[in-house]
Amino acid sequence: MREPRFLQYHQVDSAALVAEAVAGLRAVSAQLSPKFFYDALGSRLFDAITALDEYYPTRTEASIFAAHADEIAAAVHASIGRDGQLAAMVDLGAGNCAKAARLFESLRPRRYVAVDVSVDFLRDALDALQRQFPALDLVGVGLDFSSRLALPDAAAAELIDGPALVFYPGSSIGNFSPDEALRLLREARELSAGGALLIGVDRVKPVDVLEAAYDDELGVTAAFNLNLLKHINRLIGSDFKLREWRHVARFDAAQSRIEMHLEARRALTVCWPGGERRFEAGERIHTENSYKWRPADFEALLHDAGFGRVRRWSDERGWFAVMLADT
Ligand code: AVI
Repeated sequence: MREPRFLQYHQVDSAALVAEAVAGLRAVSAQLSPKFFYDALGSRLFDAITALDEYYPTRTEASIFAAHADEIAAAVHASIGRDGQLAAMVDLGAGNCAKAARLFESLRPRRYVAVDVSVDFLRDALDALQRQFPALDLVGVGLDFSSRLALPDAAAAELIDGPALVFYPGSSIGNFSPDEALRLLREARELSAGGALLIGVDRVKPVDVLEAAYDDELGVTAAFNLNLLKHINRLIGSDFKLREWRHVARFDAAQSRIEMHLEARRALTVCWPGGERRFEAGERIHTENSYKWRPADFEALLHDAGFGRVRRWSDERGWFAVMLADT
C-alpha cells in the first residue's frame, strides 16, 4: 500500500499573530481576523455549527452534490478528464477531507492534494483515506493560502502534472471580500494548470434565514464568536471577560454580507502586557464577514478571474450554488 506524503510550506509565526491581534485591538474600529476562531475548541464549535438546523450551507451543498453527482462528474470529465481519470484534485482548506472523499468514486482522481494551514490537521484523515483508497496518490500540503495561493515551482511541477480540478467547497470563498476573492480565484486558475474549479457559493436569500444561520437559538455561533476572545487571551495575555461581551450577527444588504461582531455590554477596559484598549458600552469588535452572492455576479467574478465556461447547480430553494468553471 502507498503511504501519504506530507509537505509543510507554512509555519505559524506566533510573534506575527500577536502583532496582528494587538494592531486589530488598537484600530479605531477594532477588528480581529476570523482565523482566530479556529483554536481546538473553535474548530469543534464550527463542526457543531454545521449540524445546526439554522445553518443551511453545509447540508444544502451536500444535497446538491448528492443530487447531481453523475452530472457534475460528467461535466468535470468532459472538461479535463483523460480516459475517465483526473490527473489531480486539489482540495483547498481540506480539513477532514470528507467532502472531497465523497467525490472520489465519481471523479476518479489519480492524485489527491489536500491543502490546509497545517499538515498536522491532515495526517489522520489522509492515513484513513489511504486505507480506503490504496492506489490513490495522497499528498498533504501545509499552506496558508489566505493571502496567496501558490505552490513552490518544483512542488507544483511534480504534483500538478496535468490539468487539475481545484476544489473549494463550503462557501469559504464568502469569507473573502470581492477583491480578495478575485485574487484567490485568479491564483486557483493558475494552480489548476489548464484544469477547472469546482466551488461552493452561498447565495443571497431572505434576511431572517441568513441572520438565524449566524445567530442560532442554541447559541452555538455565539459561543464560536466569544471563544475567539479566549483564544486572544491565551495568545496575547489579555483579560477579556466573556460575560462582558455579546454576539451580534447582522446582514448588511448594501455589502451583501453577514457581519459578525462582539459588542461590549458596558464601558470597560481590556489590558494586555504592554497595552490596553477602552471600549464604550455598545462598542464592537468586527470578527467576520460572510459574503452572499447572486449567481450572475459570482459568474462575472469567475470570468474576471480568467475562467471560461461556467456550469451551475442549485438546490430547489435556490439557497446555495455549486459552480464548475473551466479555464
Ligand atoms: C467557514 N465559513 C464558510 C463559515 C461561514 O458561513 O462564513 C464560518 C462561519 N461563521 C459563522 N458561522 C459559520
